[in-house]
Amino acid sequence: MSYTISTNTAAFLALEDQYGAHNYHPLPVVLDKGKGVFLWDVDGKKYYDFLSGYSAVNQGHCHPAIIAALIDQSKKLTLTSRAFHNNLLGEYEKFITTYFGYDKVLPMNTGVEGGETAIKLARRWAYTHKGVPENKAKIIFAEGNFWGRTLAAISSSTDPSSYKGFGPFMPGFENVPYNDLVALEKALQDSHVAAFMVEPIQGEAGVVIPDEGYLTGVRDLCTAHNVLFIADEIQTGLARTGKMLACDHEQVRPDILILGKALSGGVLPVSAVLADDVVMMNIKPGEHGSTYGGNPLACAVAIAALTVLKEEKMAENADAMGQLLRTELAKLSSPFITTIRGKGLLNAIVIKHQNPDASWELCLALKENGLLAKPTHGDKIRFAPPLVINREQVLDCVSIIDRSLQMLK
Ligand code: PXG
Repeated sequence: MSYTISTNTAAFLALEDQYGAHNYHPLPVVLDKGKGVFLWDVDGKKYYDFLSGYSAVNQGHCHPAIIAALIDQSKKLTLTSRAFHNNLLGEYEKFITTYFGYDKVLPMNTGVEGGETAIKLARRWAYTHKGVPENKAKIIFAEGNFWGRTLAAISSSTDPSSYKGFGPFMPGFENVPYNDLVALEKALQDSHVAAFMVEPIQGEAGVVIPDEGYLTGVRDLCTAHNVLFIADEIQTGLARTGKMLACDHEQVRPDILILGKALSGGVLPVSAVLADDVVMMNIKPGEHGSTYGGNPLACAVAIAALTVLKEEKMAENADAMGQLLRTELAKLSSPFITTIRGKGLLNAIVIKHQNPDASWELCLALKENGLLAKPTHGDKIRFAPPLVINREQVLDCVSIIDRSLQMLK
């Protein structure tokens, strides 16, 4: 498919190409403004955002209440480090632990740091509470997992594009197939297992939804074998799947809950690890932390981001608009869409076409028609707009998708 790039856009692309590492392959669109479900490029063209910063912008771009909290707090105090107290940390800690029902929170910044923190907590718990011999703790993951780009995160990865050429890897990590309780039960027999860390829906793997009952099974098996259940809700959490947490669909409570991305509504890197005292209180002063973790700007922004999720009933809207989106997409009956799957507004379609680049081509066509989405793993395209999208906008987007599919030859 041919598409146009303005000289203005081309100049931005050339700058990045020359001076930035080539560790991404973005769509050729340069954005300079966002509001709610919309983005605008440097030529003034308006798009629906169907990626939401990989689910960081659940509340919509530049949500006024979150931006107000950011501006207000940024004029008073932004960072103290944890060498001193700040007046917002305790308030935020009380707010988020009450919101999710845990004894304690450990604030971090990026999602991957949240994952690292959860694993450190689990290892420490295994040594102090489970009697695992020092340096023998194991963490079990699910094949297809994605929790970031650090050496620990890629050590659990089964995707060669994540780990290949970056070894040696972290010991003490093992994988079992996703959505396989029999394999998990077998792995948990090992008395050195500290935790099973899993995404309730696998995001990067292409929005892979486990069978109903999987999370309940995980909870039961972890309890039975005295293993911590770590839920990575960095992408699935915070109303994205139609409930505040994806674990809420089966009413299961993980022992360690990791949040990130939309915890700031796309404004700052803010992540959090929640757990009860039996897990959290094993880490003592000086044993873990981060310069920016728990900074007052992040605290103010996260309180606002969580508040608007509930006030504006974004989980309920994600549920209703997700159902509408999937129903309307199913009506398109394109020969190139083999699967439409999702929960709430975390959705993906799978494209089948003789052209291996068809998903990329479709995303270029969508861009031309005013909708931004990105392929993942070649044949999958995620449809995950901000949760403030309304009915009329969903229908408009489906007609854009329809028109774009017809451009696929
Ligand atoms: N857990 C899950 C389930 C994720 O999807 C992370 C952890 C890591 O979060 P941070 O904030 O450290 O990226 C993610 C991240 C990318 C990329 O460019 C990352 C994600 C999705 C798409 C692209 O590395 N998710």
